Amino acid sequence: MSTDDLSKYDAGSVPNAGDMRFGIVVADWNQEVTSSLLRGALSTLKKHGATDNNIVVKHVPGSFELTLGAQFLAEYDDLDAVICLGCVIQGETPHFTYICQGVTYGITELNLDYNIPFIFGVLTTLTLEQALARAGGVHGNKGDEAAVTAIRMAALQREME
Ligand code: DLZ
Repeated sequence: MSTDDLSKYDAGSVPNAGDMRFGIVVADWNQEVTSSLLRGALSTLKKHGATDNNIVVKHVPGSFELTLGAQFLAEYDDLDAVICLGCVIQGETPHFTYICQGVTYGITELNLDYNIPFIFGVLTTLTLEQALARAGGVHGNKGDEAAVTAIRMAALQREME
């Protein structure tokens, strides 16, 4: 993966996802951005063989709710990985910091508590422009990066079993 372009990766290093099942939880705050992240994640999963009936998408109100939404998915479905997609943009108050800390900590905890990967596909930016640049703009799409990470981590887990 590249920091200049989140959509740039060595496709040959990504395992086939044809027999993998994915959950995607997407926050509706900054929906213009998160809908692009979702499009990117879906198209990248499918590019590597995942099928529509093996991808479950659920929406939550904001990034703070991503942790619990992801836990619901892991509890109620048999998934190989859960991708969390959100976008937190800095405002005038410290709210940004608390949401970022909450979701980062929450997703980290899920990774350690469940035996499947939970992928951090959350943009944390200072401006909407920076977010759009990373949601299908000049810096690629973090949704693509999250999907590739999900496939690679699910494959790693299978390798270890
Ligand atoms: C309240 C809030 C604010 C100010 N900003 C964002 C944001 O930039 N991105 C985001 O995903 N969510 C934001 N939220 C909503 C919180 O994530 C959460 O939904 C509410 O605080 C209710 O728990």
